[in-house]
Amino acid sequence: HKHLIPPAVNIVRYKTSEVEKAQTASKDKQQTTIFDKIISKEIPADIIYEDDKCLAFNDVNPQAPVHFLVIPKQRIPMLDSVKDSDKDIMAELVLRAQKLAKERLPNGYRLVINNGKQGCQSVYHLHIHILGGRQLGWPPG
Ligand code: TR5
Repeated sequence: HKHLIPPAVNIVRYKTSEVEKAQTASKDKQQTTIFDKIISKEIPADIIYEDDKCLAFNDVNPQAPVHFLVIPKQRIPMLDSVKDSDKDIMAELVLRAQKLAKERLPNGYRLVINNGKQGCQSVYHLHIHILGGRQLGWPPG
């Protein structure tokens, strides 16, 4: 009877669990994260771009037809941790996101960085979300 559950129920349940994940996740608990294992190829991911400084891969729980993440290979836990000395890598990440998004999403897209609990961050390895492929709403939830 699985197919009889209306899709909206699943969406609501998913959103709740993402918020729950963010509530229990913390910078201190996550010395290394799942993203370190994706970088080291211990765990497979759908990688769409890689160089010596950054990695981009499709989000395993896409919130839009196109939803991928761009992350630095060096471990920066969150936007709050970014220092003046990280200027180059931050510029790299944003420009990489732009290049990958422009190719895939000529009609527009959105970059998101969730920071901390109320920002709904669940993985404490800095990442830029790139979302698009449908009309996005505003404000976000
Ligand atoms: O909530 P924040 O901003 O911290 O975003 C974390 C994102 O990582 C979410 O959108 C998750 O869906 C995504 N995520 C989590 C895992 C994962 C992933 N994307 C790709 N591959 C993943 N693997 C293999 N494992 C995860 N736990």
